[in-house]
Amino acid sequence: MRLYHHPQSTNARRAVMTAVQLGTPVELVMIDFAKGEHRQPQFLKLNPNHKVPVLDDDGFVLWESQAIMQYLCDLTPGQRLYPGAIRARADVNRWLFWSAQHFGPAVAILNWEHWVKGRLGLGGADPDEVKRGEALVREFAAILDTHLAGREWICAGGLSLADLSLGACLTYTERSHLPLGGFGHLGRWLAQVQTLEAWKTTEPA
Ligand SMILES: N[C@@H](CCC(=O)N[C@@H](CS)C(=O)NCC(=O)O)C(=O)O
Repeated sequence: MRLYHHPQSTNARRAVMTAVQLGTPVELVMIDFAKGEHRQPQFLKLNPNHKVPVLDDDGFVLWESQAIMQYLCDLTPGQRLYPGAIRARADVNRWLFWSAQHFGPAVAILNWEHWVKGRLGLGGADPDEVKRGEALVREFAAILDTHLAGREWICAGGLSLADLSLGACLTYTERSHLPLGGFGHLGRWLAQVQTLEAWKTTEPA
């Protein structure tokens, strides 16, 4: 099974973290953005969206990080990251959609403004965008923080895909100046995510 990724991609990271946590052997194939490999015809055949991650399981090609996480779990008998019971699974799904739809995009504004843009030679941070990103991150972080009060992990039943997905969004807390001060429950939870082998072995250089 091949997993196309980039070591600095937080979207790819959540898929790689899932494989590590499950103990699923995957061959990691790096797509070099600097060389434009994501826009080459052979990669576009795998993912016309020119994005990582992409999973290729013996010719079955899957893109979208949350879908890859779910697929890897579904292939793994006895796994506990993605429960089978309907309500427990729905709860994990809720946070995965929230991660993809709300939390991730809010954090991505600050990743882009504070360092990705500069690295691509596209200039410095736009103060209005930074303000917008900070307001959104604060709004969503407050929701996660309140939810985590008195909870060890995001979903009942222990560590789940929800923790890996949302944890991966928070890869660049310092570099992206994420305004997370004052969210104590979130901070405690993130510190716990950071102790996972799956986190440590996927940390970008
Ligand atoms: N919704 C997608 C987002 C994937 C995504 O945006 N990947 C970025 C890296 S973090 C990418 O490959 N960007 C290259 C591009 O858009 O050209 C997912 O969750 O897999």
